[in-house]
Amino acid sequence: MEKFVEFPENFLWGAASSGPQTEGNYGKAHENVMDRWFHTKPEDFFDQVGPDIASDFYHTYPEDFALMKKIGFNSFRTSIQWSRLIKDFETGEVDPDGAKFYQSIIDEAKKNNITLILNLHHFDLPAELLDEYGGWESKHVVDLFVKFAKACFELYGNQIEYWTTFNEPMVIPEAGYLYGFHYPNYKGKGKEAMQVIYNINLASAKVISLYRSMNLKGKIGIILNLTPAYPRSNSQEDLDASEFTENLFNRSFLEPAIKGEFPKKLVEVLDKDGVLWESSQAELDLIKKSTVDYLGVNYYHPKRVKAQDHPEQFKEPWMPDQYFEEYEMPNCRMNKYRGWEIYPKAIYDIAMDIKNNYGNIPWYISENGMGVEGEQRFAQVDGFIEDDYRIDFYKEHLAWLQKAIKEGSNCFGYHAWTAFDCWSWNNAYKNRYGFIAVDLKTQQRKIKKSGYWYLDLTKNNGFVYDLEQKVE
Ligand code: IFM
Repeated sequence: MEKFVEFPENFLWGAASSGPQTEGNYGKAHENVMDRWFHTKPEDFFDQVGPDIASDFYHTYPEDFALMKKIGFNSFRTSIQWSRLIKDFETGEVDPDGAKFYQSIIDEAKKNNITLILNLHHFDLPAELLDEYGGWESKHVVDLFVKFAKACFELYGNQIEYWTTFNEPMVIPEAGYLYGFHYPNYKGKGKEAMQVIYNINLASAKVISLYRSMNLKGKIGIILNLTPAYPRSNSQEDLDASEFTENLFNRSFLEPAIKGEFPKKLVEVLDKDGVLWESSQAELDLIKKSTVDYLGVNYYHPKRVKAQDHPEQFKEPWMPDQYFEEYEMPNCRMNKYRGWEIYPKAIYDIAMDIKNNYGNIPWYISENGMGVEGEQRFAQVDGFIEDDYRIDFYKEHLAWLQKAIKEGSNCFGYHAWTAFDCWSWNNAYKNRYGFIAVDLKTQQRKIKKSGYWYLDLTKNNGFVYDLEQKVE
């Protein structure tokens, strides 16, 4: 039987994006690490498309906000690029043009009655700080990040209700240090990756502490990509592997952000193996007391985990993979364009975990979405893209989310990834994610079928669906 899947009043509806993936590099005095990667190795990028123009948001933001309004958004997330706002990283001196641009974004959002969530770091470390200090391996960079945050709060602190310190911080050690799929493309740097995890947690806590000391009226949180680790079987070996994976990939940020402490079992293993991060008691005390007001969860896919068959291969240099191995579960649903499993029920599992184990802290889905390659295949003669697969994807995830809300999980919003097609790092524009199509040659925008569906969803604050007919 079909039912109306209804959401709470004042629910945040909208989508997320980021500065480096949308703006284009106009007027930016510094490169971030993604700019650097493209400028030195363009062949690593799909069709050799880089971030220099991206979706031209630097110029198109008035039109983009109007379109977002048109498809029912009451909120939108983007990020302030450190490499645009700051002229001198050591002193925190602001670049006036950068400051003006972000003020225009804030004004435009306000004009359209769209609540802006502003994030401070979306994989976009200034490249000079990698060259000079080793990037997030350095605690000096942590302190420079606090100076950048201070400039943001001084400029815009009274105008913004929702701040976030980092987006998907785990991707930085994972992609940059362990497996090499983001710049600086290191592989096998397990020990360094553990220090990066710690330093980013410290940076987040220091920024939260600064924010509180400034007595601003908004809230501050962090955005984590949570990938629940489901074990292959109930054997002790598989259960241990999934527990380790959970602790490393999810809880090494979740626990400090919400409880102010690192997962004890993870710390014990890292200590035993001689790869525990360098920390001081004063830093740990600061992390303990500087926890978030709210949490953003980016959910795309789960991890399927089993015991590692060849731990000896990951001992020298030390890699966490000696404790687990990921595998593709037979017969699972896959988004083959991205290589990610589609498993909507995980959104419910995450929601209940937050409710039961993290004090039911206020949280929202800060990203969820489906990227598809060659989306032009689904265009009608007038260019209208009929992306029904995206609508189905959203409906199913939203239905699981709503079930969790009905069962008491304290979720206050849902942001899709993304509003208008944007640049996705080295995948560039291969997979399109937006409600609004972007023609890269003309930069023209056109709302897709999913955009009109989103408008209906937001108008009705729900949709008709029968989750029980879906068997996971
Ligand atoms: O494009 C990314 C975004 O920067 C972080 N979350 C996942 C998205 C899709 O791959």
